[in-house]
Amino acid sequence: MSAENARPAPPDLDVDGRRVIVAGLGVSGAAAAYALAERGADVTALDARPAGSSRALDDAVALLDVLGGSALLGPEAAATLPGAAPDLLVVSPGWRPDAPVVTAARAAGASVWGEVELAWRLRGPGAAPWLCVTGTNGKTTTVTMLAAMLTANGEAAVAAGNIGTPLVEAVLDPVGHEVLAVELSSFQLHGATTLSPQASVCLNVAEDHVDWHGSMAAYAAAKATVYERTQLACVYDADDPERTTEAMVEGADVVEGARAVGTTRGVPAVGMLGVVDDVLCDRAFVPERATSAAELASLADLTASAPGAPLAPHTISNALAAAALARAHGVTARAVRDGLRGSPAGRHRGEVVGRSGDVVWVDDSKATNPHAAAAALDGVAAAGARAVWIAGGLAKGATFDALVAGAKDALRAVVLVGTDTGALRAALAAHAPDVPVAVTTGDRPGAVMGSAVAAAAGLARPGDVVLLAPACASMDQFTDYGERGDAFAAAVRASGASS
Ligand code: UMA
Repeated sequence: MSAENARPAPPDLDVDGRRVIVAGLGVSGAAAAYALAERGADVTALDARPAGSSRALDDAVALLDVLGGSALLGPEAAATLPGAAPDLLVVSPGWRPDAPVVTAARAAGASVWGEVELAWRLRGPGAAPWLCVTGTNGKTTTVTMLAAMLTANGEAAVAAGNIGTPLVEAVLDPVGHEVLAVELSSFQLHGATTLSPQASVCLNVAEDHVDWHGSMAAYAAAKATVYERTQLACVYDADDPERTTEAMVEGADVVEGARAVGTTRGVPAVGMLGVVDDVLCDRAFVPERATSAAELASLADLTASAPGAPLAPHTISNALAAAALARAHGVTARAVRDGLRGSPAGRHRGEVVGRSGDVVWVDDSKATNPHAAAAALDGVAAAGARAVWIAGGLAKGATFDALVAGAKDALRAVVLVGTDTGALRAALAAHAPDVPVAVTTGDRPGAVMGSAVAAAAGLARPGDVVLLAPACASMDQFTDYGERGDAFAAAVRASGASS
């Protein structure tokens, strides 16, 4: 690993009046063509599919036309570079590097970028960092876990790239993201030459896409570029006896100060994440790593959404890789755990469903008993926040004294839902008499949660968490806890909170 690269200069992107060809009008090509046309470029898109072959293609051509660009369709049109040499060719990932249009553009001296490179250059000053994942297998799972950890950490995060949302679209999203969990294919890495991830991982390399790259060596070389210009941490698989990804890290030219961080399903050495006694541990991002480790999650958390399901070894490796990227970014150990528990099927278990100002809205509808609600409220207290706690429903004969007495210091206010709130009210009166209590109206799911969200919004202060953790079953007003959580999330969205 060498650090000859200074932190890359902010890329400039002045395409006004420039002649740009976009090769491919699929998902990523369309996003690229629109962005370039909106910036004043003279855009021509090429696609081998004929007009009328797909609704999406026809729509893309129509929108590009509105934006002042044009498209040339059909196999012949897409086989040659039209007109004079362009200033820039933006290539969709599915186009082979030896496609005639690409080789002709290079020969004519045009810049040739992939859509990922364009997205990187479209970022403004202070833009969201990218945490990048590549590998032959496990990319999408790892990126999904990573995005869940970032979201659990309270950040506006999005999963983008090969997973589906083009990076140009993610970067230009007016909602604004604080961090991107980026899945990159070897095709996408091939055309990305200035991308500088905050942290990066190549999960593994097995034979794949050799037809596109020309050889296994070229494929692996494209994968290795994920580490280039990495700013903080290059994550590698320390269990691989061939040391494939570790060697990639050693060969990468990174930003000064970037570290190599291994992951292992065994006991981690200093500078690694690993597993000790069924616990995922971090010995890389803790100050006292020479003598101790931070506990991140248990192996059981990896199957929390499907209890009893067998845990595949690669799932552990993927979780460790996602955790390493998240920890490099500054995600707390608790958010790593919560992300793993909630990803991808762990709905309604501490799911962040919105943010408004400095208030975070959390759906823990699965907390259908006092014990589960206590754990959720503990989580808020441990984060140093106060909770506007939405609670109540079918009490099922439970008592709430211990729950309220234990949580009272973390409570900003309580909003009661449900038809059976007597025991909860009594516990609040006995143990938290100074905590304001609001009572919701309505009996249909949408009305109940609309009323709860309006009351909570009025009671929350900046830095608070509005926590739906009812400590009760849901069937008095909802079909099940899932419908309760969904109604809450919908009401949060309707209130104008961002998702
Ligand atoms: N086309 C041509 N000539 C060519 C090749 C393609 O005209 O020689 C045209 C096609 O007719 C089509 C367009 O170019 O209209 C397709 O472009 P594309 O194949 O590059 O695909 P996109 O729709 O832009 O989607 C791409 C990724 N596709 C590929 O890498 C093949 C999507 O990954 C990705 O989600 C999307 O960008 C957003 O980033 C898909 C994929 O299969 C899921 N990826 C491979 C994988 O995971 O194994 C790498």
